[in-house]
Amino acid sequence: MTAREDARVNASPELTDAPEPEESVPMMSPSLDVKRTTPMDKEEIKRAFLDNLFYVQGKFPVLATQHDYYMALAHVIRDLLLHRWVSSASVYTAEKARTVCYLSAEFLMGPHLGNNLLNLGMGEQIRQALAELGLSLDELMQEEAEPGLGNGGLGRLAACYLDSLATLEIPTLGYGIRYEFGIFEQEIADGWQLERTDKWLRYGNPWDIARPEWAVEVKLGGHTEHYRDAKGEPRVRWKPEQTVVGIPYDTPIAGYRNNTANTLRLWRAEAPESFDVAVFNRGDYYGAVEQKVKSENLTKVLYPNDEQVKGKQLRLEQQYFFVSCSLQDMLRIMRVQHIPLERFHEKFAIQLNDTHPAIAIAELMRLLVDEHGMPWQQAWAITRRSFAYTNHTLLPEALERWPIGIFASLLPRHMEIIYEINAGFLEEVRSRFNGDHDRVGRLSLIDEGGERYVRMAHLACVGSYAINGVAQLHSELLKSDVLRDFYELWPEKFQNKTNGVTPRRWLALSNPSLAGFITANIGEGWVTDLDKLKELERRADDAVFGAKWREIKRLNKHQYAMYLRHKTGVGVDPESLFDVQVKRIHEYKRQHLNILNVIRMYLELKANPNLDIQPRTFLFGGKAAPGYRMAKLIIKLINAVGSVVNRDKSLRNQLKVVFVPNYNVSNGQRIYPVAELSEQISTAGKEASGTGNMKFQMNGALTIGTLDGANVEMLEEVGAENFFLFGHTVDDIQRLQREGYRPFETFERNGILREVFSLLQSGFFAKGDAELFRPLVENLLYSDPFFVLADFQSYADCQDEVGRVYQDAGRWTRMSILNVARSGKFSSDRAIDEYCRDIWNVKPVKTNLLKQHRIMHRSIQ
Ligand code: KVN
Repeated sequence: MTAREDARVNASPELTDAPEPEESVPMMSPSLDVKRTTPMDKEEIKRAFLDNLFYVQGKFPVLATQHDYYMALAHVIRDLLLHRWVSSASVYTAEKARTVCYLSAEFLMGPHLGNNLLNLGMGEQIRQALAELGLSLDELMQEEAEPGLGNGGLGRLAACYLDSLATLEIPTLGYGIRYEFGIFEQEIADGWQLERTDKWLRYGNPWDIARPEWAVEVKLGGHTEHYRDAKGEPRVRWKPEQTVVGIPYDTPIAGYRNNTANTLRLWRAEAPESFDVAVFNRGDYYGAVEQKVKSENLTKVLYPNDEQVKGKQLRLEQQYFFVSCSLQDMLRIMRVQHIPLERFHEKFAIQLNDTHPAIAIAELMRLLVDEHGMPWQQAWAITRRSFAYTNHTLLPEALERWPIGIFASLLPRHMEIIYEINAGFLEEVRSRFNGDHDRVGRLSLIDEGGERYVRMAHLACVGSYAINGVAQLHSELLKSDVLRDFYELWPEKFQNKTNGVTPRRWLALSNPSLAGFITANIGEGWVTDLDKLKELERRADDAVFGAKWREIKRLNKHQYAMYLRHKTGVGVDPESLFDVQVKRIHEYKRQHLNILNVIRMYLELKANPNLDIQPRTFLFGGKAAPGYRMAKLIIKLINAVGSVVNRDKSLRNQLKVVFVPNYNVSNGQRIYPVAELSEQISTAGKEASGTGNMKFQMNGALTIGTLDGANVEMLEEVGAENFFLFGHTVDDIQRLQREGYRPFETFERNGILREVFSLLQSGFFAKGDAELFRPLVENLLYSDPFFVLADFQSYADCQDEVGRVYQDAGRWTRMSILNVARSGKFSSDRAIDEYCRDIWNVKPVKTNLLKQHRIMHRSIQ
């Protein structure tokens, strides 16, 4: 029985007055529904827009700012979404649909306006209606403060998955945290990164709706009490030191050209009203206000560390807070749909986006056992059938472990629950592996080697029915390295789900000229079925097609060059090869390998003033964690090299280096369409998947990359002849490590490397300061944990090959077309399809738009 049939069978009589689908328009042409039920003609749009400007923004055209216009437009669009939203909620409730709950500490959504217009299919009408009012849609879109509630790939993946889930009509709730300050804004001053707080809510957020009526309480700290209930059963009470209230804020997530609108529900922490009462009783006004401020600090700011976690108590508080709110919310949904608790795992499939929400496993146990009186064994059986865990990294510094002290003082009851889970689990291990003591120690939920820690990945593995990595190679490494003991215990739990990205935002929206050209040639089916891009293959050798293909990239580059000059003051040659590396700055991602090669090219040009090479523009972008000194020094180095190279007239504009500040979703949407070479150069085995690599490929860039993460599968898809491969493999790296890697020997044997380093060490890029880059230089020469020097020559040779191939425009264009044609696998629709089938066991539920009068009627009943 499918989940959907299951839900129907169990539909209880009181829900049979659910909306009949009688008023729906045939699903074959969902756009028709839009026309019938939402203001579509230009006059209605203009009316709604001006009404909104007046009644909601309190402005009229003479006084209105661009931002007022943006807000008015956003509200008009949100109103359109509301209709879908209510309709989806209504059908999901009526069918008691099995629902995916995607738990993630980060959702890096990016701007909503453009994406919503695209998915609603309303871009053109809106553009025209605004034009008739003398306004520019593009300018209004620039007004949106992007919700940067994530660090990088992990948070953006969650956003792409919500887009695909809505497009595939899967009932979904995204659950996370409504940080008041998202990822910091990066500025570059004197070549250094400066951080500014991201006040994204400054002018209000038109996309979300607070639902204070669904607020929940979350306990923190204190102690537990063991007692016997009326029946003499042992029970536990948690006496917290503090409680906070979680207020949900809902954002509609529209599918592409269908009637579905799912919900992203983000929680904000508030002090409970009881504090006010306490003030009144104790007269301690300042003390109470202090408590209030403390509670509200919980969701104040996103931790800006990507793949680097420190055992900070506030971070654990954030994780527990949003997880507890979300599980309580799921239990509320069970209640209103009259679904018995025992069916929790049938109603919900909960995905843990890394271990950040893994405390959910202990929290669900607590809710079922302590708050709902369910027997332990039954609760454990339900819990283990409810969760699935995605691992995103093998880096030891990103594996979450909480010192027992912090954990037990914040979550005393969860500490007990984890000990109890562990006792049962280790018993199972002992009996399976007849007492293998070392194995028990390796598998334990508690790390006992020195200071004691709770190992969150172990909790996630024990409490989940499925565990997956995010690319084939990564999933294999999980099984052979980091989670090897768990794999030996439960091989059937392990899966691979290669990441994907949404072609709506990352091609249709960001690169309208390429998207339009593709549609003109193969129709628009690719937008929801990316494998259809295969049809471009037969145009790969068509010279006319190729010339147009090239021209699109050329025009994009010309526009971007003007934008860059405006933003950074640097002029770049739009006819040069645009070579782009954008991603968080991290040693394992090896931005320094890239810039060392730039220095090599610079030296070569200086040594041979008449040398004609393929002119290149190296574009970098990415944020460094504020406390990551080496990453910040790499940014400084890129800028330092840029300021020397960009000014050197003798290079005849053959080389430019630009660091584009504040890489985020919006800037990503600008840069992928102009990229010709995509830098995916991490140390093999370190980048779990990468997702930027896929966005570049869809936009026609060729990849220079190592056999790491999803690069492996990209190469497999496009063929080795359409990919610039270099560097050591995972096996090579492991061998180097075993045999003792001595980077200094590599350095001494390589004359070019010696020249590059001697220039660096001379202070040439640092106005004579020979000390500035010393930490970087010494790290590479004497330790080089990410094998930069080991891969340097192979990378340099490969880059030279790139330059040569680019000079054959026909050949390059053909490779570019084939890369796009073969990017279908990397759609998040494919990834989500696999999750639905192999992990979640969920089926689509179609939304039919309710008639407006019917919605009103039902709500008043
Ligand atoms: C860990 C701690 N990723 C994290 C992380 C705090 C914040 C983020 O996930 C991407 C994948 C990248 C991987 C990234 O580095 O290769 O493409 C989505 O799966 N972020 N851990 N892993």
